[in-house]
Amino acid sequence: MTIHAFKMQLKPGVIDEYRKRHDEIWPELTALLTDSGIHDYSIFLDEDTLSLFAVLKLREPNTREALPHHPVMKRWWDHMAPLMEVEPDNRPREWPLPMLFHQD
Ligand code: RM4
Repeated sequence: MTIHAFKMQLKPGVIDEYRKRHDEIWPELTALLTDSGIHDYSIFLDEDTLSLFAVLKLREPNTREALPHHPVMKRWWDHMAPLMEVEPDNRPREWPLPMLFHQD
């Protein structure tokens, strides 16, 4: 198992909508994430900067690298693109965060 943390960036004025869409996350997306080896996935918000701080656990081995090519993932990213800073293909911009401390 590895822990992976990264930042994403929310656009202004969309906190409620971002939360609502995750409250109603598609079952096919949660299944895909689980099948890809992802679990214990949380996203936190820094309300001052609208930075999203994501942290997830990855089973080893996993198929996370294949996720950007999956139709369900692409459809979700298209759906979320109006709310987030994204790359030209609509995947969210991600900034990896190195771990400096961990205690089980
Ligand atoms: C986020 C973003 C991430 C996705 C989560 C479930 O808003 O789209 O890429 O992993 O939702």
